[in-house]
Amino acid sequence: MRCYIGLGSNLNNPLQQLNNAKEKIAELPDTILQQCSSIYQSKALTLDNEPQNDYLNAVIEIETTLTAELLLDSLQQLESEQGRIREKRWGARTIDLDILLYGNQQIRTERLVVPHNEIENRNFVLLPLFQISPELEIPGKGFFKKMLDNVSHQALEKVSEFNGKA
Ligand code: A4P
Ligand code: MG
Repeated sequence: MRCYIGLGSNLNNPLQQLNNAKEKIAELPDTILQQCSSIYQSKALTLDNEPQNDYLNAVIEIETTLTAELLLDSLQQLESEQGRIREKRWGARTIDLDILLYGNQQIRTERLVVPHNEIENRNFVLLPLFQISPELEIPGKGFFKKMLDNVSHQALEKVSEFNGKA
């Protein structure tokens, strides 16, 4: 299954957090890392007015035979290995690993909503996704191009590439 994972960090050396998570995802069983976007910086989207550091975000593409649930388990395990502490929803974090797309499946269970609920509202997700897979279709969400236009006012700056090869 072709899958896209969104990576985000705004604590404890975000660049290193993203690189480390990418390496760990590449080592997951039954999984091959296919592509990596560039790394982008943006202001934190928050649910309150508490200041937060800027985020670094990126998207990677993998090919995996793990089920969506098993992939989520593995990603949550990596999040805790990288010291993720859940304090509040949309709070600052060392690493956040979201399943953006799982093939062209639409999944809605207690633990998992795919495509990710916020995908169409976030330039820091759509732009890196577009960078690596411009032809992609997002099931149930309409046209990629239109979605991008709707969020293109959200400031996003390319700051780096991942270390090593995709
Ligand atoms: N969950 C459901 N669907 C998924 C999915 N597709 N992928 C469940 C991963 N997890 C999924 O997530 C809460 C629960 O969502 C999980 O237990 C899982 O079963 P969480 O990571 O514990 O909490 P969270 O991340 O704070 O909540 P949420 O709603 O997932 O937030 P988001 O959407 O991850 O947004 N600003 C910038 N600039 N960049 C960012 O990356 N990220 C967030 C968090 C807020 N502001 C940001 C950024
Ligand atoms: Mg999350």
